[in-house]
Amino acid sequence: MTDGNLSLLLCVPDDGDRWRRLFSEAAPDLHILSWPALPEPGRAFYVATWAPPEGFFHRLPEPKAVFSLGAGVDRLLRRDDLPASVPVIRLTDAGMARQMAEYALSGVLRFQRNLDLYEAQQAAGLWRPLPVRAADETRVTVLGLGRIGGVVATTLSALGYKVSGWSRGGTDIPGVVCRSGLASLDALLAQTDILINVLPSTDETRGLLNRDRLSRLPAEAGLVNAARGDQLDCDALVDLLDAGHLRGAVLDVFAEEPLPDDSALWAHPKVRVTPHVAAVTLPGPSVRQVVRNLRRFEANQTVEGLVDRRRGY
Ligand code: OXD
Repeated sequence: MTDGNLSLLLCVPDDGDRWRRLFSEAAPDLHILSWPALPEPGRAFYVATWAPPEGFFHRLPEPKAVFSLGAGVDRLLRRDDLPASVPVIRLTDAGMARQMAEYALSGVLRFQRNLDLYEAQQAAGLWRPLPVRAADETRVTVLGLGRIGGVVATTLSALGYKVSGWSRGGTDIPGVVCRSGLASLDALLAQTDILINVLPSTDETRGLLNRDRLSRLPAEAGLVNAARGDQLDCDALVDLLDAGHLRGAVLDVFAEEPLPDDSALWAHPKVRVTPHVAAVTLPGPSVRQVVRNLRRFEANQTVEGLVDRRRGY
């Protein structure tokens, strides 16, 4: 508990009243404010936010820390109004890892169980059973093995898929062949039937899935992108789909969101589009994680999800 002099300023695009109620219930000792209200001058405060308006931080005194109500902090870190001295703390799971595993599984099943091909056959009125590929003959690679990617990889591995994982720093996950470093990526892509991207967007991962790397996937490979649109070259993807090299793509994220009306992806027969919903922020678990972290921060204890700005996540 704090001494009652601490404020938390909330700035969220939707459901402001609900967030405010949940924070007030979880931390009755905090003075919860909703933007555009401002903390009293001289009063210490934190910010909890998702997609704050442009110039938001310029209009505030410096907060003790900013809690991102999402796992990805790429947009927050790219802003020019957030002073570099302010600690940023992101959500590390808060119910998102499981959602991401479900989304990834839906993409894996689409390609492994030929649901994409049966959709096309149904449209053509065609009754034609196709050979089944077993889970243990299906090579799935998960890019990103943090709190979310780790759950995606272990969930798929527990279902019998042949799972490899790739991360920047390297990690060990039982049942998953783990690789790290750019030098290992090309070889891994060449042995991937279904590629799942859940990497954070950083200087190192932006543009990672370029034409060259996508071409290294074997013929008939499928792609699931649930991370960020700026990591994938969509023109190259469409070329490789049209050339029959890649089998299909399930895309949840795009360089420009909402996906523009004139994007070729909307109507592409080998692409499925969802509106950035693979893993949404769940208010209940997120509030609990923010409040736990805020208390730890106040007590000078380690907080989960403290962002290293140089790494970008
Ligand atoms: C997130 C997202 O970063 O929803 O949490 O994209």
